[in-house]
Amino acid sequence: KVLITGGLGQLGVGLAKMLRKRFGNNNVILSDIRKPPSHVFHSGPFIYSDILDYKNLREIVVNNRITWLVHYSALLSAVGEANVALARDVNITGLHNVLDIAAEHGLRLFVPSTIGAFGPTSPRNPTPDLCIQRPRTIYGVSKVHAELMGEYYHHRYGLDFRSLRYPGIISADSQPGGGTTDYAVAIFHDAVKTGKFECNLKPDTRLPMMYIDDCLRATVEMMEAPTDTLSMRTYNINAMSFTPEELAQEVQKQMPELEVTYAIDQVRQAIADSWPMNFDDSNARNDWGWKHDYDLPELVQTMLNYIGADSRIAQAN
Ligand code: VAH
Repeated sequence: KVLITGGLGQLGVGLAKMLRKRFGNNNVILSDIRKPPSHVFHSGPFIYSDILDYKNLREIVVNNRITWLVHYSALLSAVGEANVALARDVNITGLHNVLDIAAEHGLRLFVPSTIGAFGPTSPRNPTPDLCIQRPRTIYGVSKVHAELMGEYYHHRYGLDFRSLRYPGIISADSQPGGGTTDYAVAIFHDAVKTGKFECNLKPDTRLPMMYIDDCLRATVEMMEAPTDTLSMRTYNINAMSFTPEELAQEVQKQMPELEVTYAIDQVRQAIADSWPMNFDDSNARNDWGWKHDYDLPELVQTMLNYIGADSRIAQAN
């Protein structure tokens, strides 16, 4: 049985859908500290849980005979910079709670890491799995800590800890939650709604990005990979890298009338400038057969189809 913490963020509902198809509806429990929208509530088991409440989390794990824990609770890049104390509590103390419960109850534990776990002194083009990691956000620092602690608990206590460094994730039916790569989701909604998009990063800011379906499939494939195929506990996964300019040009192939302007957000620009430009995921491809499906043209086509269709339905009603 799987418990997903932070389940109401950008990735949890999609992951639950995928895992419920594989393991059955009642074997995947979504949890978060927010009230789920009714369609989520009726799609399968949901439990309120705060990862800072150790006792409650342990009760949920024992009472529901949880065997896998996917730990999505975290404050991401720009959001974390706006509330460092809370980000430290959720991303670090929350992680410690989850590590202890997973080790105590022999759970398989997946904790996502991120392109944000690298910093300005890391090689950026490309960024390999193993290199200097001196990130400049509390998000990045907490995710490097998660990687190190997960690896330590694996070697010291035998915890089956697994982690993937996600690029910026693009999704149509869920909102991103960190701020730095979120422009690449907003452009689609604004293009369909108003035909205008104001980008908060410079046109030449190159960042690794991935469509949500590739991200969720990578997560399930890596969770299911036989443990002896894993030469590392944390892997980069990659699909594409693009700049706002390249993304806008690809969208304008479908929507030539889209007007793009730039109003740079200094905080997000500084974060983006400290992150990898291209991600080297050759270890994931060699060890457990990772390969992405969506490149930039497919991403744009899929997003516009989904959002465009949605807005046509909305207008029709
Ligand atoms: C953010 N979308 O911008 C998230 C993600 C790697 C990017 O963490 O913080």
